[in-house]
Amino acid sequence: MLQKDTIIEAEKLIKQSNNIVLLTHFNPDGDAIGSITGLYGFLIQLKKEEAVKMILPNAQPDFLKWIPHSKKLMNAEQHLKKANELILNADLIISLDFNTPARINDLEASLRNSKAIKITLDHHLQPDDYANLILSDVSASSTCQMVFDFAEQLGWKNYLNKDIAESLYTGIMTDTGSFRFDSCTGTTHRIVGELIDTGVDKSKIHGNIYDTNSENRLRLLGKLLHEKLEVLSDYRTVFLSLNAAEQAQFEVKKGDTEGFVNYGLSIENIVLSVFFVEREGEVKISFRSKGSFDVNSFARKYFKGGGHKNASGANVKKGMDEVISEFVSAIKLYKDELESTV
Ligand SMILES: [Mn+2]
Repeated sequence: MLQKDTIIEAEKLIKQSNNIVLLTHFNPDGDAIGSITGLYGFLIQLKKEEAVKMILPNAQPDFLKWIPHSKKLMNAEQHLKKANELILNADLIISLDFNTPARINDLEASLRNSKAIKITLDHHLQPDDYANLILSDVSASSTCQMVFDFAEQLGWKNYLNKDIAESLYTGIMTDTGSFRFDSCTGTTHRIVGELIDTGVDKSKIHGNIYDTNSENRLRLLGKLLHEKLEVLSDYRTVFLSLNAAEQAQFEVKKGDTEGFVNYGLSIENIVLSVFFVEREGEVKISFRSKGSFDVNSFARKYFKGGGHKNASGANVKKGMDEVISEFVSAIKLYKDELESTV
C-alpha cells in the first residue's frame, strides 16, 4: 500500500494544478496504457478534463487501442514539438509505470528541465529521485493496482466506473501474467473483484489482448519453438532467438514477438526462459524466471538491464552470437542457484 501522507500531498497538487501532464514509458504495455487512462478517468470526474493531457513517447500497440480514453493519448513521435511544449509548460507531471526518465526516450530532456512539480507513481524497483514526490510500491502487482489503491485511499471510489475499471483490469491482468505471478496477491484479487463488479467484460478484454495473432506470427512462433528452442536442462534454462533475416521472412511487425519469452517456462522443471531478438542493430533480451531466481539482478549484473525479480529486460549493442555466448557463460556460474530455485 502507498503511504497516506504522500497520497494526500499528491491529491493537493492535483487539485491546485491547471496544467497536468500524465506520462508513461516508451513502448507502452497494458499496465502503462491502463494506468494512464485509468488515472485520467478519475481526474475527469474531479472536473480536471480540460487540465489534463496524456502523452506517450511512441505509439500504443494496436491490441490496446480499444481502451477507454485511449484516443486522447498523444503520440510524441508524431507530435514531438507539441509534447515537449506541454511537458515544459505543465505545472504538474505525473509519471506512471516507469522509474527513470531514460524510459521516455526523446522526452527525457523536457521532463528533466520542466519547472513542473513531478510525481512518480510506479511499482518498479529503485525509482530515480528526480521527482518531487515518489509514490512507490514495489510490492504492487502493477501500476494499475497502485492507481486503484491511490483512489481508494483518497475516497475516490465512488468515481470508479466501467471505463476506469476496464483500464485498470487490463494492466493488472497483463502485468501479472493473467493473475499468476507472485506479485498477484489476495489484495490484487480483491481489487480485481471490485473492478469486475462495475460490469467489465473479462473474456472480451482477454480476447482483445491475447487473441490477436496474425497468421504470420503464429507460424513464426511455431518455427522458433520447433527449430530454435535451446534447452540447457542442467541449468533449468531455455532460450529462443530471432534474427533480422527471420523477421523479414515472416514480416514481423512491432509487438509480434511479445510474450514469446513465456513459452519456455511451460516446460517442466524449467525456471529461467530468455528471448533474444535483433532490433535496430541491438539485441533486445527478455528474461522470465520462476520463484526465487532473480532476473533483475542477473540482467543488471551482466547486461546493464533490469526490471522485476521474475521479469526483466536489457538492450545490448553487440551481435547476436556474442550476446548468446556471453549469456551461456554467465548462466553457468549460476548452476547451484538454478538447481535450488523453488
Ligand atoms: Mn507495470
